[in-house]
Parts: sequence; structure tokens; C-alpha cells
Amino acid sequence: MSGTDWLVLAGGAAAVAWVNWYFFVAGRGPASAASANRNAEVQEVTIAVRGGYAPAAVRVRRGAPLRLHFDRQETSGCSEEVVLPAFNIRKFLPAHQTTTIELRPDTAGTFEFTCGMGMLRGRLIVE
Ligand SMILES: [Cu+2]
Repeated sequence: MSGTDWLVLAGGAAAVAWVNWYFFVAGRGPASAASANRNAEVQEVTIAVRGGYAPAAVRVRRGAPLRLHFDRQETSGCSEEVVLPAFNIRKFLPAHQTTTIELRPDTAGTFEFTCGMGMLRGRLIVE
């Protein structure tokens, strides 16, 4: 392999290590709720809605009930609805309020959630 290949490989390994750290060690971000309450029955994740979704990627366990708390911190019309097509969910999010969506991720995979127009995007990673 050339020097560039090794560089790419090292970069990839570093990215994987960072992702694992971020999700499982950092105690914040996408998996904070899921990892902190790994054995709890209900998984809870709060997602801030302000010009996008933060975290934009939510990692959860398959088969356990999930509560997504959408904390909408703006009045911009773009984000007034959130849609989870894979779960047949479309929900209005009142401005400056937290709206909870309950679902049960029974299938592993990556599922998108978007605003009503499909402009803001987030991902639900079920594993
Ligand atoms: Cu939108």
C-alpha cells in the first residue's frame, strides 16, 4: 500500500475510535440517554430543534420503547413538523415547547427523520 493508503486507513481508524468514544464514552450527544440507561426499559433522547436537529444522529437499541423529546427552540416555519416516514409518524412541534414522540424501533437499520418539507434531516440508528 502507498503512503496515502495508510493515511486513509489511519484516518478511518481514528474516525471509528472517535465515533465510539462520542457515542459510548462522552456522555452526551446521540447516545447519551441510551448508553446511560443501557438497561432501562424505556430509552429517552432529547433532540434540540433549531435550524436543524441536534443531535442529528440518534443511536438506540432495537426492541425497547423509545421516547424522542423534540425541544423546538425556534419559530421558523420550516421545523414546525417532524416526520418519521418509517414509523408513519408526522407530528406538529409547537414553538418553544418540547414534544414527545413515542415509538418502538423493532427493526435494526438507519431511519431518517425530517421536517415536514424534508429540508432538515436527522437519522435514527437502530442497532
Ligand atoms: Cu422544513
